[in-house]
Amino acid sequence: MINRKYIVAEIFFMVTLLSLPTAALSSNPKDQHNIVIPLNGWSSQKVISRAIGNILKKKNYRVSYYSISSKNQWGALARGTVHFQIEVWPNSTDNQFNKMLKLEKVIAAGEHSAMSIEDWWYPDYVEKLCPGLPDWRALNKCSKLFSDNNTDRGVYYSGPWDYNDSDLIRGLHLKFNIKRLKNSEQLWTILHQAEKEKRAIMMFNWSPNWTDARIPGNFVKFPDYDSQCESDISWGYSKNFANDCENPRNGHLHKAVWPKLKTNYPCVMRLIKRVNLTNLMIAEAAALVDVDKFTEDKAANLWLDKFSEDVLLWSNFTCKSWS
Ligand code: TMO
Repeated sequence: MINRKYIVAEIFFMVTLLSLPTAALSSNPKDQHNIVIPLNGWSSQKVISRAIGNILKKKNYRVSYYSISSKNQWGALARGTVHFQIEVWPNSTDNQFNKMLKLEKVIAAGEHSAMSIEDWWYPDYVEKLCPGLPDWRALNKCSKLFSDNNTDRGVYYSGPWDYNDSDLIRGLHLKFNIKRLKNSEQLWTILHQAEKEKRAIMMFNWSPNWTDARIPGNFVKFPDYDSQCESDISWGYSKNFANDCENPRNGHLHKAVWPKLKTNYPCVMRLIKRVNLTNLMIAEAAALVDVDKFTEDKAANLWLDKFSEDVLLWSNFTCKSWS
């Protein structure tokens, strides 16, 4: 015969088990999930992502970070492995971004005031070594100056981002090879070395970035951008290659979110929509790490202090699940 006390204990135990998740749920629903924020391979994105993460932590969300390249992040955003991308750059990701938007695999959450340029770049002193710059036609006249092995083929340093530079090089018959570095830190190392010796250097760079305020320089002026340049190989200087023009200039930076963010985390969605980054905010975020050498986390807090008025405007609103 089964002991009655045993049954009572058993039922009590089961009820406790069953009620556990409910208890956790009602004490703080946000504890059920992390907000996961992707970290890409350059400093401003990492610092600002951590700053937004800190705002959310103050609102009692659990926040974690996930290192993933801007190229690989789209599937993760579609699945909700990561929840939003605060710094979508028009050129590096625009094609994927637009495709994902059309398929409704990610949702746009508005654009920033900040406007971007991403292209071939050099510090100012290079113009003295290679007169004719920033016009791209000067490049071949001085390609030897940019060589790292005394040939007449110059080196163009870039990072892990694809801007169709091999098409550009072939289309415009540039005597340059691409050297791809692993991340932005390696680009800055090469830049500092060249700058110290006032040696010619040609590299990928972008604006807004820390260089805006710290190392005067210029972007090479390639043939004007035209959307046809990307799609029509016969358009432009080369009849055989697409992408024989500059990257689009002065595009706005965007925000992208996981399609379910709006229903699952409506207050987070509202916050992301309200965040509006300026060129200065992005340049400063980069400078705090790349120039001032703060850790990303420390930089995120300094950045929040520096732009506290804007941060307050973005985050100070009433929302049902803010606690
Ligand atoms: C996307 N990036 C800032 C590296 O040009």
